[in-house]
Amino acid sequence: MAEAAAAEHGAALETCLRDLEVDGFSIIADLMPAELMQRIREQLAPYFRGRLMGRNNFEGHCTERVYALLAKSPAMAEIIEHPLIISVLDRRLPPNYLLSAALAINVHPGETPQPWHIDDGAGGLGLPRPRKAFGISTIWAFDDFTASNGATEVVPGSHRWPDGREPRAGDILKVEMTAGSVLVFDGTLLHRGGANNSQQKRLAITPQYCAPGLRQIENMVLAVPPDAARDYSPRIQSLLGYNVIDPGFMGYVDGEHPRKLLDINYQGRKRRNDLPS
Ligand SMILES: O=C(O)CCC(=O)C(=O)O
Repeated sequence: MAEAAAAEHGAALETCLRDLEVDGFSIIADLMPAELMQRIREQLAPYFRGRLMGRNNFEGHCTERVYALLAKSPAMAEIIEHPLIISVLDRRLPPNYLLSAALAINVHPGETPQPWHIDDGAGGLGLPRPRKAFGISTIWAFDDFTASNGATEVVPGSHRWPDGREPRAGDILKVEMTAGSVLVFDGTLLHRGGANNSQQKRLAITPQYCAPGLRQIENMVLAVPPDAARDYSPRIQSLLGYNVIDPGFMGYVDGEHPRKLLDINYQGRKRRNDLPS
């Protein structure tokens, strides 16, 4: 049984990696169990009140966004560190990659399309596209994504486009997928939230990951401070930024490993009393 699951996982991984290479995105159908989807919905329900709509055209004036999800919904960890997603990240990003953003996007009826964008702004480093992606994004469908309810739109192949190239109508694909499915895409792929011309809301959750040398879009260690981060797995803690890039020790706090803020007994490899006297 376990072997069958591993083989299925391996096949899905290879398909996803090939899709990312060729098209810049991949759709993995029905990856999230209904029970997990329900738990996350319940934990986030108090934050969706239909009152705090987006503040600009990017957030969407008819869209509710909820940020800092790991401070609000412990079950979120199960999609953020889903084994298949982690296998993709391990193959596409350098070690010690980070969680750059994790937000819920509830697109209400009447929403218009979002501006086209890529997710790995590469920290304003001034690196022209086409270039390597410094991030991988995921969009998990919590409702069926349909052609009319605001399904994410992608531009297949645009992960290889230069800056400034605008998609034409024929370049655009609406990502129709069932609730529980996930869209995985390169940080350089053009995409946007679609218009919601239906009478129903469309809920998505988007964990986005970046190379460890980039600044995270969401300031994760302030969004999920030590008291909230302490109960998560070491991998989630590392994704949040309670981690250093070693060698180099990038990410230290007052000269110490940030994991000490979660566990006062944490010694790390470089204990001060290891120094020769
Ligand atoms: O809501 C969507 O489908 C996409 C949203 C998005 O790409 C974003 O806000 O960065």
